[in-house]
Amino acid sequence: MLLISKRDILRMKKMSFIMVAVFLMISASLAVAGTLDEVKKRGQLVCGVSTGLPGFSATDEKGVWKGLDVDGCKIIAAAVLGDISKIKYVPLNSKERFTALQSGEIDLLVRGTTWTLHRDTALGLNFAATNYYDGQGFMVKKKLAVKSAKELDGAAICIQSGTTTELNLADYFTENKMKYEAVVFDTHDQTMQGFEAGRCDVLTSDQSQLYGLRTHMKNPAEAVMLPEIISKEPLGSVVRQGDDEWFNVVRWSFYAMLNAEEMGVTSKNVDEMKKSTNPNIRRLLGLEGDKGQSLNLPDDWSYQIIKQVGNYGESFERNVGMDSPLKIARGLNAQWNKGGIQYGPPMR
Ligand SMILES: N[C@@H](CCC(=O)N[C@@H](CS)C(=O)NCC(=O)O)C(=O)O
Repeated sequence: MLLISKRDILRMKKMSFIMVAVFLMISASLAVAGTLDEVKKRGQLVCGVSTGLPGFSATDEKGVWKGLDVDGCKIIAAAVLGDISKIKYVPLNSKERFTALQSGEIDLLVRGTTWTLHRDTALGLNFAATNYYDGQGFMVKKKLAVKSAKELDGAAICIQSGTTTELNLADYFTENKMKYEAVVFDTHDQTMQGFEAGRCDVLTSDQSQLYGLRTHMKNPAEAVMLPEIISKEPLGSVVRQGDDEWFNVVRWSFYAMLNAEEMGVTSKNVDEMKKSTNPNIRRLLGLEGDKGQSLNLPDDWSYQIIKQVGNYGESFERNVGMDSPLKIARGLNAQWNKGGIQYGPPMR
């Protein structure tokens, strides 16, 4: 018969106590080593972007990444590392993007990604900021003389897989009792080539992306946008769930850009603005109030964002607005007090 003495029981209790303590210590250290600490330690931000969408994230002739989404990466590098050059850009297509974030391959995803219930919950992701309010549109060849999406019954439609675009399209055609043939591609390059080569009559995607893609056509004047917008596409910066500290950094870096625009602080005048007596501007620039402390960032985090990247309006106009080939109007992306819905909560 197996006899267990009191001493054995005590020893076993002691062992299990040590095991629980070790487990708790490991979990605690994992929790502490969040993305913010990792990025600081690495001295580099790893940011997921598109494979090349003009105005949003694309490389120029020198191979330098540029665009509104690229600025979404840069503001984080400016806030955390004080240097927008400390970024590794990882180009991702629609299907790859979520796995890259979930697996920890990237710290942040800023790639025309729509905030939806499913992605925000079941995929284990959190949408920290909406840098562009968009909607799904249609681009058709001018020579087809189509004036409305309602005339598209029976059309062949080029579309990219792994996007919200697919379900919106199905919904819209069902609702309007029309049929279509989906011509599906994995990358935007293939989608665009399919459209140009006549594999389809129509290309559908987020409207901003259609504007960007059109600039890449051999003859952009051959394509026109239809007036219908068939969905809501709030596009933004995405992080993994369970890392509130990092979520806050990503969210408030964007709000700093928005508040800077609202207060008239730009990359050009930010040094002058440091002399301002306006308490809101002083708080925005980290000269008074909470500074960087509650975000675990240097006190000049928002100054660096504005100095190195600019405010939201500057970034918008430079990349997709009137100072860019896309010439997109501010529309929904104007400030809340200028007819839009971009609204930066108070920084205090
Ligand atoms: N906003 C939609 C669509 C995003 C999307 O991937 N659109 C295509 C447009 S063709 C794109 O950006 N492709 C760029 C790429 O694959 O790199 C979503 O989040 O699902």
